[in-house]
Amino acid sequence: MKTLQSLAPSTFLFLVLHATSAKSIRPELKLAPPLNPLGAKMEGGVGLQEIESYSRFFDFTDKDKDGKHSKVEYIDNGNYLNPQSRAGIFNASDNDRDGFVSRAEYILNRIITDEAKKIVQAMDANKDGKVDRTEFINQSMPDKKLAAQVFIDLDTDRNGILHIPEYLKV
Ligand SMILES: [Ca+2]
Ligand SMILES: [Ca+2]
Ligand SMILES: [Ca+2]
Repeated sequence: MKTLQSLAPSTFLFLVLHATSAKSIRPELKLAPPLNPLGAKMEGGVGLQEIESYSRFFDFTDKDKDGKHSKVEYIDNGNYLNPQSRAGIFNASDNDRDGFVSRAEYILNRIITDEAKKIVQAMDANKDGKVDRTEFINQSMPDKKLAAQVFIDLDTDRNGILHIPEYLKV
């Protein structure tokens, strides 16, 4: 009985510490833009004009006018960058993995990609097209310790530089 009594306060303290640390981490994680595409869409203030121009680009590539891009239409007959980049963009856009990119999928990917580009450019302090560890920790979030942890998670090949898909570097 005596042990239970002395144990209880420390268990309580542990729970309180756990809860407070979880609370302080959560809002900052929300700030990490790539994890929240919908939030990025809202913040970026994508205008109707931009959506209309994405939609026109979509129509231009949709040669058979069936409302979706096939791999032939987008990758084989496209002219943006190179076939390898186009394949990467196509696969990243095809959210439901049906082998086609619908208008909605296309527009959503354009919005996310443009947002990501802005984020990368904002973090790339020395403008060399790469985000290294120091840049990420200084620019990404107020909690430097958390930023360092997130960087380690994102830097999957451990070369100290974040991998940014080719098509975001333009
Ligand atoms: Ca089509
Ligand atoms: Ca699709
Ligand atoms: Ca840089």
